[in-house]
Amino acid sequence: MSYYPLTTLPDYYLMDELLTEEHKLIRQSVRDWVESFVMPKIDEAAQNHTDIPNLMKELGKIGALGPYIPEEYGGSGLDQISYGLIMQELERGDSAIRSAASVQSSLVMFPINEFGSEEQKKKFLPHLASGEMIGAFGLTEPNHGSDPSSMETHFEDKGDHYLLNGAKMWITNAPLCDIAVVWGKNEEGKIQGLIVERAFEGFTTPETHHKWSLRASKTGELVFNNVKVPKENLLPNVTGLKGPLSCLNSARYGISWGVIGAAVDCYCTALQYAKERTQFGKPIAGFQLQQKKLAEFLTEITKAQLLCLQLGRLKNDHKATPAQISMAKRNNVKIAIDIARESRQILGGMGIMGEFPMMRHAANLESVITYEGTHDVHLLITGMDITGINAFG
Ligand code: TGC
Ligand code: FAD
Repeated sequence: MSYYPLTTLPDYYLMDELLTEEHKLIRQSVRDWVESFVMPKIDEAAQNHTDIPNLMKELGKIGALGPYIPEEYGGSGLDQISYGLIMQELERGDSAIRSAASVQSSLVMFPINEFGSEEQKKKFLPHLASGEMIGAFGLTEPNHGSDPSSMETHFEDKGDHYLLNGAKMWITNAPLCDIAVVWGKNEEGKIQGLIVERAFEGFTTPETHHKWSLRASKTGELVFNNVKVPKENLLPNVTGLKGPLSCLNSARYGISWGVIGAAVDCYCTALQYAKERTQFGKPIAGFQLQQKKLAEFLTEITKAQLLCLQLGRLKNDHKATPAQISMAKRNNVKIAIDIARESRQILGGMGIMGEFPMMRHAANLESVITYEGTHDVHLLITGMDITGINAFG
């Protein structure tokens, strides 16, 4: 059996009728790019734990970096549903590809666009949009993951510059980055964002090796040892945890769409395999146990699609709440990881092989269910929204 081509998308509830022609064109162009640029290389990259060469510049060429950033800064000025559809198609290829695009778009370009000075926007955004410059986002630290407000990274005002010390851990694209948006505490203990550039002395980015997940993506640390950051690199327009958390709202929204792509890739592959593979004299798709799995996959994919589309509409109207985004991130990642694991079983022994995508997606989704707020943290956000009682501390 050949690898399932990305030609179709299950659309059981005719959701395409709710999309514009522009949405469908954008989705198709990203799908075509994933088919031609990502699919021939992704298994080897993941098996060898290497990134795909020129990935960011290619993502820039197809407009996947900062799609909703205004055109005057190099973005495409698209709506939130377009952003979601792009993420969905990228993650159909691999979560590492969507991760690269979502960090650059939501965690680096978004804060510079929302909280940056005009000079910062002009200096960084066009290069980030084209992929000539790679960005990273530093919030998590070795001792502070789910609880970023306790971060230790800090900076002092030294008159003509800030002096930055501390370390960030688990940072996507750290070893490759040209700049990093780093969240640290000022002398009053308030969280602010700094743009740290690769050339700054005392800034290093050691790679994290031996991952079993997101193997086609580089992860590393951001280490700041008396780094002198020019004052013009402070993001001037936000103070407090709401700065980084606003970026996470955008990235978590993109993940909610993205993981549908991974689930769809697994579902489509399993469906095709089940129709072609014969045991006991008939296709395994003819057995009730396998039909139950396939029917449940499609049900969950359809529910996830509907959740995302309405969330996208709310986001377009600036009505989406952080708790609504948490619900979608939590639900959709969980259904995707369940579909990846269960669909692998439909392929029997073949399901463990690299020519099929399930093991790769399942392993990737182990990171996705943890980053951008763990599955448990998002449940507690929903719980707090419902009850008004904070169960974190
Ligand atoms: P809390 O006291 O609730 O809030 C502090 C301030 O922040 C405001 N706020 C938000 N603002 C915007 N968006 C949100 N989602 C917000 N949530 C809270 C809040 O209103 C308050 O504002 P103010 O003005 O009153 O000061 O904060 P807390 O310390 O109790 O923490 C809340 C909690 C646990 C929900 C939050 O810290 C959290 O989400 N933790 C999870 C951490 C996380 O998601 N880290 C992600 C790191 S980045 C990453 O994983 C990238 S992976 C990239 C990839 O490869 O794709
Ligand atoms: P912890 O916070 O130590 O949590 C451990 C466990 O305890 C989890 O199950 C959690 O749900 C649970 N827990 C914690 N608090 C509570 C509570 N109050 N109640 C109940 N249970 C609780 N971060 C960045 O800043 N930038 C990046 O680019 C980035 N990329 C990443 C890439 C990868 C591949 C990975 C794996 C992570 C990345 N992260 C990044 C970090 C990610 O956001 C954190 O791993 C995540 O927020 C969880 O933090 P932690 O790993 O320290 O786990």
